[in-house]
Amino acid sequence: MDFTTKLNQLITRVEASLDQLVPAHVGTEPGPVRIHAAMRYTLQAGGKRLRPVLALSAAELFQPQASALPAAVALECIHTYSLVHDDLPCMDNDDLRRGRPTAHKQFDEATALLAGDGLLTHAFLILATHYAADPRLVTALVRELADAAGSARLVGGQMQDLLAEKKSDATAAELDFIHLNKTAAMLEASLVMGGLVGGADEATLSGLRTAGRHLGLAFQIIDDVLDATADSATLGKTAGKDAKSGKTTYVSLHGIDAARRMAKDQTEAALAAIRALPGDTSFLLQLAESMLRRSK
Ligand code: GRG
Repeated sequence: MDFTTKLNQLITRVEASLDQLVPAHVGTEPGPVRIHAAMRYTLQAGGKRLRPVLALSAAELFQPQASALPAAVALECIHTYSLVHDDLPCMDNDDLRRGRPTAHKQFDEATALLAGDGLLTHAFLILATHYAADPRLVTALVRELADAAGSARLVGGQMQDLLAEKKSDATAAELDFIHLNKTAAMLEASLVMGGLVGGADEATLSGLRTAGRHLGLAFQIIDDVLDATADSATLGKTAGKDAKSGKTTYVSLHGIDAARRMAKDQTEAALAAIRALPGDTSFLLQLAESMLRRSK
């Protein structure tokens, strides 16, 4: 099966599981109809489903029949919650997400806040429910996801990002901290949770984590390079900050040539970490390449 066919198959399975595992209220059934509509609204708006597909393909390296779908859905719930909250007026104040009005525009701010809370909490309910037959696996999955999404990583990365926007001199170490935690943490967790469901050993889990970390950094640096290239004709940069967003980026801090080199190094490190994994890594390699060799 070619890469695109397999990718589309996995995305279809993820979408079906999202629909099954996230609550909905239909018809005249009494209950919290609005919150579930708001939770599903951004969740079902599309998106690349990168984190769920990473989890499924990591699990398949070890056990072709491993059921990583609930873990994949839990990851997408957390990712979507972070997008819904990131779009709120108190954070990025965005009007559009995944091609639709953001959740707070479509509903209202309080509903969007609660929809994010609902998605965050539901992720852990899914793990505790669907892997209940294996309590050690539940513990490992919950620990992994809570760590990636918590105050030391995703939430901490977001906090430092908000603080960095307010000052003019974010350092290279601060920028790395932000992206290792805001972007890479959930990619690491996706691969590691797939590995946990597949029964990977400690050394392999560590290899999956390394791959996720490089993938996350490469993803972010490439984003900055593409943004700067798109903007360069009209905008340029000012004193370490991106002229359009006012944010410190890899390009504004290191310059375009060094940023391109860093993106290439991180990409190669991610691919090398994937090649070193056991099993048939061809799909995962192509997935990483498709993430990193994008032009917009
Ligand atoms: C509010 C706790 C909290 C965190 C917000 C996700 C996030 C952190 C901010 C969004 C802004 C951003 C560019 C973050 C970097 C992570 C990232 C690349 C998010 C977008 O992920 P994609 O491209 O989105 O996989 P889709 O919609 O395809 O799932």
